[in-house]
Amino acid sequence: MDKVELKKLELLAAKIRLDVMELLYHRGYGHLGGSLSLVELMAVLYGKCLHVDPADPQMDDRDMVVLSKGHAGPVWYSALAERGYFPKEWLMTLNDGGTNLPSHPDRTKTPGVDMTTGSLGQGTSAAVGIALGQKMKGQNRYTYLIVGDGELNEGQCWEAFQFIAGKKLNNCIVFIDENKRQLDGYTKDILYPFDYVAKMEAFGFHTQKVKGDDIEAIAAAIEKAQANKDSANCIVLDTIKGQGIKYFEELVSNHSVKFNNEANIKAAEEAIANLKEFIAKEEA
Ligand SMILES: Cc1ncc(C[n+]2csc(CCOP(=O)(O)OP(=O)(O)O)c2C)c(N)n1
Repeated sequence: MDKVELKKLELLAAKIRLDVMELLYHRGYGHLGGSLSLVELMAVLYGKCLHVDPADPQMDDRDMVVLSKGHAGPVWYSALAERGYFPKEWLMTLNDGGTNLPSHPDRTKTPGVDMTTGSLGQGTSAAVGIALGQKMKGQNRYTYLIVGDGELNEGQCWEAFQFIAGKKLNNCIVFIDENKRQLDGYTKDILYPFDYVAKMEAFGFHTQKVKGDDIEAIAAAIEKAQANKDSANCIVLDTIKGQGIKYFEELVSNHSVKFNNEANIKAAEEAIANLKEFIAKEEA
């Protein structure tokens, strides 16, 4: 990736991270940790990879995204707003009555949201059907399926993976957000996960593991996955829950954060100010 493109995607990631922080701070609470761990992936998808048209969200011949860990809706909405699917003002309506941006994604409400998710595991099967449909229609398009590592406790994920791998559904690229934490603790303490790369390889996936905050590495892994036509493809993202904001990375309980105490409020305000400063400098 050339330097200009990298700068562009870094700037987009900063804007997405700022949007996430601003909308959750405005709401007063929300799924912060698992949203922030996906910022760089969203920047690469919406800034580089996706064949989509925000002016025509239902365009037939489009790539699709399934955010199976639907509680990370805030990062998807931020990416969609930055890509121009809807006005950024909508972000401040997250979870309001009558909003187009419910806390978990709803394909009937939000332009750009291709699958309703939130009940963990279920997005994986939906993605199978979508990717299969693209193939049956003869479309040369991708379905990008994003799952959480805690979500992988759901057996449904492994049924879907077996189908994707067994049918060599190479247009369904699976991302595992390995941020090592789930709702109430570390994945290793709740249900020991073993090695995702070894597991996915054993299922028949061509599997790569990259740092989940490394924009160049994510983009290169996607290109490699797209070039591999011989098997299904998985990219394990080695991420940090709360990624990119040290205070929230280190906060013990950062799954759903409330901005109702001095420390969290101060950290959010500082992060927002720092991101605004970075963006202003980059755009100067
Ligand atoms: C079927 C189902 N069971 C439980 C929940 C409640 N829940 C929401 S998020 C979450 C933890 C998910 O962990 P992970 O996939 O690792 O998400 P991340 O840490 O990346 O936010 C749980 C148990 C749910 N949404 N769906």
